[in-house]
Amino acid sequence: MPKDSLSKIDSKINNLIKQEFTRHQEGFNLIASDNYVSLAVREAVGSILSARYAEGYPEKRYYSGQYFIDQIEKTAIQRAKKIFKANYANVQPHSGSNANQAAYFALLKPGDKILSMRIDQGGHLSHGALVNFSGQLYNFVFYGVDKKTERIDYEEVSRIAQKEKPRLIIAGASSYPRQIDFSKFSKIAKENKAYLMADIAHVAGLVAAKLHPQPFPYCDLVTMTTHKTLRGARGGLILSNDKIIAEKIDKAVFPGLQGGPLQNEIAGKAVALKQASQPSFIQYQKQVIKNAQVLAKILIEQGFDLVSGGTDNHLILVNLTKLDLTGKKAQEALEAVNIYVNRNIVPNDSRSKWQTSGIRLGAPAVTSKGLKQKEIKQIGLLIVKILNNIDDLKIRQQVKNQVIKLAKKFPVL
Ligand code: DSN
Repeated sequence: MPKDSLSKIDSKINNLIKQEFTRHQEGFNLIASDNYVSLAVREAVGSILSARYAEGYPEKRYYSGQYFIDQIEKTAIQRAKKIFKANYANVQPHSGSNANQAAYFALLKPGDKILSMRIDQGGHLSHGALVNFSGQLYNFVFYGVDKKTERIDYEEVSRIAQKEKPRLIIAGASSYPRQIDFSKFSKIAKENKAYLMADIAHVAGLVAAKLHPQPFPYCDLVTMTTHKTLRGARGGLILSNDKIIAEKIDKAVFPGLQGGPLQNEIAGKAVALKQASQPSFIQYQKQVIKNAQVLAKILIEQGFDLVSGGTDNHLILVNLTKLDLTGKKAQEALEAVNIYVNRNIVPNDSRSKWQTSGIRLGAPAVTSKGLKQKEIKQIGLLIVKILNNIDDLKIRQQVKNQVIKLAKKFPVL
């Protein structure tokens, strides 16, 4: 063991990491935005690359010694462009929120109007929440989902766009279980002379595998995170097919908003993008959708209400209103049996964002562990048992034992 290994230097952090690892081995992570990356991605992220500052872009850096760093960043860019069919890519944003910040900074002035999905109908914090920079710097107006179908009503989006005349329209969500039709959004944006941005953070992997409608050629720019369904290192990415927009984005990311890029994360993005171009990745994404749909089917068969009646992507939103159960209580009861989900507002929720009337479940991480329909069905039935017996501690103990036994068959590497 090297003298400066983690276990020698910092037993506290080392032990906490070990305990976190065991938690993953003994439970199931159904948080829709989480995922397990490959060992290859982890090696890249934990590599020597974190030693360097590399402000600027390939061949336009401020510090010397960037020959290999440049090649890594250029490889990540090339791979991103190829997979998502874009002419330009910026792989430097540290996160999805930073990518969105850069997009707004590049295209708009503070106070400009943006039309996006309301956060309590499926949208994201950085799409105009008042507690976020976005809601404080820009003038957001919102569309939601149709009351009955709980899907985006494109005619309603069009009506709002005509009335509000936003400069930017955002197509994208963080808790919407259905596909998004970028061609319809594009028509609305064109009619109203607005830029169209897709935030595909959640569905990037499905888009890469061509199992979700493609944002290009419909969008002016696309932002995403690389660590959700895409299974890459943590971070953001921005794409465009428009040279002028791309130049503005590059300036907005650096020097506009960020300093030195995280080159180790960029290498991890590059590795994941290589993996995303392989047939096994398409199989993985197909399994993610299958698993989400099996889970949805079990829950529906057991009498649960799902927002929009099901899913055609990687996530499910369960509406617990008729059980008179809060999302918070459901999340806590499931956590007690090592099944991890997040409480989530459902459309037209009467409860606060702390309590909520829903939970969000996602298939990406458990599919990375190797679970297929059979095991997902088992987990679905265990979830039902817990939710239907929310205060029964004896049932909790039984279910927890079953979860641990099953989870040990599907270890994380
Ligand atoms: N935190 C992510 C999610 O759960 O959807 C979004 O940033």
